[in-house]
Amino acid sequence: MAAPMEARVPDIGGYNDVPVIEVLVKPGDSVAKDQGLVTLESDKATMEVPAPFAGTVREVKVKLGDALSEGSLVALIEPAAAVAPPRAEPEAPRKEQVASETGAQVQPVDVPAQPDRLTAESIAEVEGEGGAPVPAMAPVAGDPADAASRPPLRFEADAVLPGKVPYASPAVRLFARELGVDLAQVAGSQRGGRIGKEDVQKFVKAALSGGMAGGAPAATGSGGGLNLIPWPKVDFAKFGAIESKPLSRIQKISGANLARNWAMIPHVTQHDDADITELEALRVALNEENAKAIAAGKAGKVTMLAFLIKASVAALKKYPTFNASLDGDNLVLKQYYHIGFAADTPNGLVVPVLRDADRKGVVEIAKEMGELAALARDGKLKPEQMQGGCFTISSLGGIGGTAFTPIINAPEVAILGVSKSETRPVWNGEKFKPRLVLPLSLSYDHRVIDGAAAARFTAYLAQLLGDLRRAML
Ligand code: CAO
Repeated sequence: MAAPMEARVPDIGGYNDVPVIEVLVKPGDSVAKDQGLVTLESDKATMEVPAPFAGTVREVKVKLGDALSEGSLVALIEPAAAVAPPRAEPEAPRKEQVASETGAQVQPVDVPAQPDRLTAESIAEVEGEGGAPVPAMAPVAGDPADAASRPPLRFEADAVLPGKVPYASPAVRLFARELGVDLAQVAGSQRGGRIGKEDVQKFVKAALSGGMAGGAPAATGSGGGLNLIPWPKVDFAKFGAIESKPLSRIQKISGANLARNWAMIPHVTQHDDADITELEALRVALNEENAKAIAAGKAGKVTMLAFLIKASVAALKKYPTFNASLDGDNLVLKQYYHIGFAADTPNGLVVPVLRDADRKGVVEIAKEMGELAALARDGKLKPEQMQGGCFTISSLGGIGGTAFTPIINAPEVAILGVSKSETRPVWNGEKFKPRLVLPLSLSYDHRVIDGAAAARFTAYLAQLLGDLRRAML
């Protein structure tokens, strides 16, 4: 039985303390030369530490979350009988201080020179050509086997087929992780059972077309994906009389959108109150002044929602991160202000979009909103009248409630929920005064907006509604 040899982290391009995100082998596993032992992931790249030679893993020296740097010991591998480890290049040996695993003793060992920097890209490139970077390796401390005394060796990467460990390049592993695919369930079609990108794509396609149990990949058990149990199937008629009604087209579309947005966006809702006593007095006065024109259909009624749109535009201008969308690793900041508002219609929820709200006055906004809401109720909104929104307002104030958690309308990053205003006693520092208070509930995408920013945005909005003259500042 050959003595176990150390497999260490090779040159990883100057990265230090890179966390282990996957341990790919366990004691007793047979590994092929170049087969990944662990995966490291820095903020820039994912890289695998490959086995320097074929053999049997005797000990894994790292665990998930460990931070590794060049030279860190990863595993002890007993070389396969037919395939012994490579000897160090005699012309370019590097003497390194390598700590013995058994204690604090430090001793010099021979470490072969590295042929390449190990990055996700370089591994993928080199692996594609049939070669692989050689990781640092050394005999186990105290092992009499000396690299210099070993005979020259032949390398046969394909001689040892992968065991239970999914055999795939780091790029494919990363691709699978992004899609939430458990590589252990994917059949590799490449040489030696290696899994390629196409195999992962095929697996996902099969899952989406219901080619697997439950129409989705089986639970991974690894915490990835949603990993949901199936929807309960109940024979309701067993318990009493029922009537089954198909969902409307709008309900099906908006339901699918809401489910995706709720599942994919980390929502937080910030609640605040706005004192709209003066604003409501102004609104009522305006509508009284225009009562005749409104009655004759020549003017629109000014609504609280129109003021809310105006105030929201001012807050979006002050806090541009709220007028943005995520696009991969980029945040797209918009320089236009199209505001959506949720409208309750007999067929379900729709969100008409009022364009260029920053260039319109409150009266004009109210009139246009009325028209859009009427079109929505009649099911006559055109697709372009529901597109391009930057921020949405969902007002349930005309109905009731004190607060709720609106669902963000992706790819927007925030939505304002408005509940019913009520007159409350508010302490002004000297005495309680009756004030009309409007509850605000702002849900925001926590990937883009942090809690402090959301609190500032909502407080500013409340301040604006308390005194809309501030919007002109
Ligand atoms: N507090 C107290 N009263 C309010 C109020 C508030 N926050 N907001 C509106 N009201 C009052 C209005 O003043 C109006 O009273 P008057 O008739 O006496 O003037 C009454 O409630 C009805 O208002 P409205 O709802 O018709 O008008 P609006 O401009 O507030 O809203 C629209 C228009 C289209 C948003 C609304 O009709 C609607 O569809 N709301 C539901 C939105 C929704 O479903 N959101 C949930 C989405 S998630 O499922």
